[in-house]
Amino acid sequence: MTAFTTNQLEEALTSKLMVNFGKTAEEASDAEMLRACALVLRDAMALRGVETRKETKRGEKRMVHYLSLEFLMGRSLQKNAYNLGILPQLKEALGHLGFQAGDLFELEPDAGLGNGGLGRLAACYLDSMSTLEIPAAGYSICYDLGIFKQKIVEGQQVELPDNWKGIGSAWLLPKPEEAQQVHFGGTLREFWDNGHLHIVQEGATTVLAVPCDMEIAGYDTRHTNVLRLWDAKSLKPVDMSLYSKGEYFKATEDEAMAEVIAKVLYPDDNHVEGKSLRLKQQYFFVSATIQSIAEKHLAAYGTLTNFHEKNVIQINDTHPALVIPELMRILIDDAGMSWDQAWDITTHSVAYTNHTVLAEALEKWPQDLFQRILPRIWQITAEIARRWQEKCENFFHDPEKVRDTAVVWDGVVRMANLCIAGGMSVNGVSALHSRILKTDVFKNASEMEPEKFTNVTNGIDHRRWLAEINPRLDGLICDLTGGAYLMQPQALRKLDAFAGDRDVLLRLARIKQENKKDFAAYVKKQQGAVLDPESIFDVQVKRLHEYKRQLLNVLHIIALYQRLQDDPNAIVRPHTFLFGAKAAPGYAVAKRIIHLINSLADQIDHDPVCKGKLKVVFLENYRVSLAEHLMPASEVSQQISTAGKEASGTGNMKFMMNGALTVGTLDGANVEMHDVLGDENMFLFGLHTDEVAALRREGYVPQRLYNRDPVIHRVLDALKTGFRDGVSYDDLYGRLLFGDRCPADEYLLLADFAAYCDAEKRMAAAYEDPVKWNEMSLHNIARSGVFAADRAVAEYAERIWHVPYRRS
Ligand code: 26Q
Repeated sequence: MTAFTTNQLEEALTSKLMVNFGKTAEEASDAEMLRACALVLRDAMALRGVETRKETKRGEKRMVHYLSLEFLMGRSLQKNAYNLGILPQLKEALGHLGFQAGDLFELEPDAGLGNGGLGRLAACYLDSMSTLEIPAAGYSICYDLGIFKQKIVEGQQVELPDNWKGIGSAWLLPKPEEAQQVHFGGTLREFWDNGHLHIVQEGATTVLAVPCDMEIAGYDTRHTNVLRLWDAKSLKPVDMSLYSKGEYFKATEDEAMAEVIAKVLYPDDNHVEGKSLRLKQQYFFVSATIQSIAEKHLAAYGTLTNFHEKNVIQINDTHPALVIPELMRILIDDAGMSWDQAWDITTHSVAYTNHTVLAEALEKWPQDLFQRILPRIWQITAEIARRWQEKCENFFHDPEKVRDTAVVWDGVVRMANLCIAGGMSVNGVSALHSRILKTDVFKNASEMEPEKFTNVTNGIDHRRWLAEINPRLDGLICDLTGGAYLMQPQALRKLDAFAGDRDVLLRLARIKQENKKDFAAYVKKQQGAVLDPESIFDVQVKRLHEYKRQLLNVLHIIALYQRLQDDPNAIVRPHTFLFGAKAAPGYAVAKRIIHLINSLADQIDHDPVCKGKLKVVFLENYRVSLAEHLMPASEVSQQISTAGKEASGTGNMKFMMNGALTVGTLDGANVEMHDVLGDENMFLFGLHTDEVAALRREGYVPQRLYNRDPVIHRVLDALKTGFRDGVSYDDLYGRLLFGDRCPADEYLLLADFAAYCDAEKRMAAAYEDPVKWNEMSLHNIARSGVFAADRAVAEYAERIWHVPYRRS
């Protein structure tokens, strides 16, 4: 079953080094050895990938195609070795060859081909699809530059390019033979031939899409799927006649135009940038993907009429929504089908997952831009819109509802409505979120087609986010309950039985303590900050967004700080607040909040009263690999979004699984965490969704709270005054009290402030009773199994994809 023994690995690595670098193990650098490891594992996985595809073809199995503009993969070496069951052998072989496995793993750059939750979710699902032996493939863009590297300079975020491909590309296998052509712009010419209307796109710019495949090995199986990343190349070679005439720029113009498409990931999270290059990226990868799927389907079955029986296309939010008109185009223009037949196939192939209810994140494209870049796709989209609108008119007889559900309205293409019209399934990502979609965001559409709407609560790859990154905890779980949980995450429940076992609770406490020490050492090495492992590690890590309310966390810390000024004995237990967050480069308020966190951290560092009591650390460049060090060491998980705004959250699940206790609102998947944990195992606070709505209806006036509550008053005044670095945060002060082209305190920080302080107080009190605390922690781990990606993917397989999967 295992891919390699230690000896075989040593041999394979030695010969890879020789063939690739002409070096022996003694001569090779760490980077060269890392590359050799990647190549050896890639070869082994590629072989399994071939077998898997053969088997899928032989069995004529239905295949899942997971389309996403983002796959936040992180590092692969340790993960792949783990899934192949050769992690101990690899470590040993490297040791024999004179290398430290841990150092090599740390050297690997993160494949940061995503922004945050949505991208990481896609990566976790790839793991589960392989492990559950579902024939599947992921599709995205092979960005040159992933999510930017964040540096903090004088307290502020600076973005640096993320050149991940140097070493990271060792995992990629280019398949130039399987390249596809994608056409942009030009004009349409229609003509009749043989009783058929033909449409050709003349004068279009053609970009070549070259697939680079990354193998995704499952755990405890030979099943291996692939993540196909499309690279953009110019079709025309550089025009040498122009080149020799010295017209260098003209010669390379087409090449540059083509290659800019795969240059960089858009760094916006939960916010739409309506740029034409983004639309080109979307069509580029969607068109290449559908062409490649259709081509393979035709080769296997000789017809596209059964396309929907053998393929299902899951789209990760609306970003790949163009699959709908693109599949229609292929079925009509290339396969010669009627509209109705093509529509029937399309609407039985595509399923849509929504990840956000924020208005600014719902994708809309100006019709004229859409039409100019994608003339044929526009025609088809307009016809989809026309027919859908007719259906809505006949159903509602209500102009207001017709406007709300329209795909094209007022010169704007609305991608979510396109997905609802053209998809067979629409799902939210937590119970609460899916309910909000049905009763609010997509209320009308769901009245018309209620059977399409469903929920699949998110899940995380528990093998990566527990077993692999927290070996001490994995060891304890295996000691107590065996290793069954790796394939059956619900087996974690058995841990509940040990809640009364002092010995087990003590071991759990020691594990957390060791992990905290390791993390402190890591942070010291990475950015020089000194963490006290005896203090509470209270953590908020996620993208920076106002709705996630990092600022609420900061306001509470300022209040604590001010209390310490009045009474230096106000804090008994040292408390470390850790933040990690990237702000979208164009999101000025988010950047100000990062600056504020750093100003406050600096103030506290320089105040002797805080010594040994209070500390704030901003973790630079928060990313998957940093999260892997952090989660095992975390004790408090901050999940404090305004109720109704966070679709699910997945960081919350990672913390829970590693034994941190949650301070949180009843939002997203926190609601379902509360369902399994009860009030007694988490620290809930704040307004519920319905109370948020009611408060907004009756007219929320934050100034009243400012005038009435002396703590709030003093904290906000401190924002205006600023700290020892002399920076004033009167803009944030103004945003909370007066608003600025938006309602004052849009996310209700002040409304929840008192309740939040109280929750933090309850949490700190609970920390003083270590037995109680560790009992709670154990219950959190025990009940986190429901948040495994395996469970989520099994639900998709059963209820949406209708494909079988491995049960164990
Ligand atoms: C769209 C158009 C143009 C440019 C950027 C975008 C864009 C990119 C990324 C819009 C949204 C996103 C990302 C959204 C996201 O990450 N949502 C999160 O998804 C998680 C997985 O379901 C949830 O757990 C989070 O609650 C949700 O915020």
